[in-house]
Amino acid sequence: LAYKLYYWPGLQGRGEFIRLALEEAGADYLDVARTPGGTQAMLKLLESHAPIPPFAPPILQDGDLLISHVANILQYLGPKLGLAPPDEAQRLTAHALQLTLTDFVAEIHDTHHPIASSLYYEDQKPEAKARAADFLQNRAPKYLFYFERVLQQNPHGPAHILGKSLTTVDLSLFQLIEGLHYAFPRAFKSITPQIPALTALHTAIRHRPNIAAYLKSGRRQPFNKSGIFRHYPELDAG
Ligand SMILES: N[C@@H](CCC(=O)N[C@@H](CS)C(=O)NCC(=O)O)C(=O)O
Repeated sequence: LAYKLYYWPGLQGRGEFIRLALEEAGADYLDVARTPGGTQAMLKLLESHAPIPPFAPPILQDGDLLISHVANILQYLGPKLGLAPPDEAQRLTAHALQLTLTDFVAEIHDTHHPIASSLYYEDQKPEAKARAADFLQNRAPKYLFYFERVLQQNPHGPAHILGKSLTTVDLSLFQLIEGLHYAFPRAFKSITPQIPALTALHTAIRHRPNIAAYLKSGRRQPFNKSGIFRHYPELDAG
């Protein structure tokens, strides 16, 4: 039976972290909100009474199971897709890394929505400029240098963030680098020489056969000004 992914149509958003894992594994899945009537089905799910409805997409349905939150979904999918470390201790570490990524993604979102998610970017531009400046100066380097250090410290080599083989965390790091490069091209250019292991990981994942095929396909939606990673030149480093 196919997995069902529920996520807002028209943007990569947080759904993309799930799509990349499913695509790498060649899993059978339906991107429900991109099918006719799919968005309605997703809204119905969010408004349902039982089982406990998720607060927000992305949501994964596997038979009777309904799972929300990117990190939670990937913790569930990882072992099923062959994208999780073999033992419990490492799986907990993978989940911790994914939750750190979740925090990073929230801060990336807040660069264009520092005051209110319910307002447009255009209604909070001065605050966004101040927030993005601090993000690029302090927060992005702090997160990126952390992931770089963890990669470099992997006793099995820096090809993967933990253990000997590919995990969902590696795939999420690919999306992170891809998105930051799109959103903040100037700032990212100056930080790239300082994150060689992350840069190599990004390139290696881009060339994995299933990922390369996915990126070329119509299933990969382009970055745009509705997603988490948005390119507003005025927010990029000067
Ligand atoms: N922690 C959640 C965040 C989920 C989330 O913020 N979803 C967004 C779309 S990317 C949403 O629809 N939020 C609705 C809201 O916050 O009101 C995750 O990692 O999946």
